[in-house]
Amino acid sequence: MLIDDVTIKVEAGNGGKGAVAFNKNMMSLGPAGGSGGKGGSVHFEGVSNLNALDQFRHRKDIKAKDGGNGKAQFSDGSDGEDLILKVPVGTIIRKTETGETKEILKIGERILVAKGGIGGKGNFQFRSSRNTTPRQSQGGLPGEKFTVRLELKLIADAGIIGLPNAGKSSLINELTKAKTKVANYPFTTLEPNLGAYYELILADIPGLIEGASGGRGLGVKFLRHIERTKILFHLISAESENPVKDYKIIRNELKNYSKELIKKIEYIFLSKSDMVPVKEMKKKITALKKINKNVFPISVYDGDSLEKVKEILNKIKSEK
Ligand SMILES: Nc1nc2c(ncn2[C@@H]2O[C@H](COP(=O)(O)OP(=O)(O)OP(=O)(O)O)[C@@H](O)[C@H]2O)c(=O)[nH]1
Ligand SMILES: [Mg+2]
Repeated sequence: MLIDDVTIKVEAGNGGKGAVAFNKNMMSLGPAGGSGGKGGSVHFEGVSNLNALDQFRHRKDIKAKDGGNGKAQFSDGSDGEDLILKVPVGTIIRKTETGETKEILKIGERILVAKGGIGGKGNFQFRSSRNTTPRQSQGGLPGEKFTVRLELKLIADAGIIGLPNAGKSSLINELTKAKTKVANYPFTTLEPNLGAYYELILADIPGLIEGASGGRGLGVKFLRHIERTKILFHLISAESENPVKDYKIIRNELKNYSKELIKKIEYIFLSKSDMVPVKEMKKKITALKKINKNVFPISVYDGDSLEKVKEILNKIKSEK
């Protein structure tokens, strides 16, 4: 099961204590206590892996390292290492205590959630002309602590949709580094998969079937994921007896779920074009073009057709 809603506790590291020490050298007997190091902070960072929230299934208390204590001989404590927690792009981060909400929208985007405490000053920092042998030092400050709810609402630039077995996963695997399972039977993909095409996020959505909007098959869960997708890549197998009928089944489900879904820009890809004679392809394309003129034949075995898809993506990228 995809983890898309999880609550965790994050705690930044505490600052280290400052030291009180004096120089033991013959010549100078001045203060020499080092300061404490800073506690590690906790950040979230966006990644394309949708399953990234899985790490929190059994690990709900997260703490960054404390800063080291200061020592004698001007030796400052080491800083605690920052924790960078990877979460899928589209994760909404809500601090329970404050209600503050942030969202990770891009791969590599980082958000600081809990700041590490600063280290205390050692007595060396308290020296002055009036007091050459200070005995003061400071404790470190505590790191911030929050309860954080992480909720994933998939965001993609292009969502790849269609009936089961249309070749959706095969296409995302060709266009991105995704390694989604491909097999010659329906419902191979049970959870959405993301892939990155440069800065664009593509989403391979599990197959939709007639009645999906009413909960049939994998149902509504996946229609929800299309809600925040800007553009739809609608795949229809060229092997289908009646591609127009296939097209309408999906459009109907989109419409039944939400009128907003059918307003999205849509490209139709007649997939597995290598399986069908040219003449038949032409006929099927002509029929689809009557509905939407953005129709393109594609095959994972036809490099030129994949280039065409990339051209479309490049155009989307440049308009973003
Ligand atoms: N000949 C040919 N076969 C293809 C092509 N694209 C996909 N296939 C095959 O079609 C079958 C289904 O491909 P998938 O990519 O798993 O289809 P899907 O739409 O992701 O299917 P679900 O996840 O079940 O909805 C696999 O056996 C693929 O190898 C293509 O361009 N040409
Ligand atoms: Mg699939």
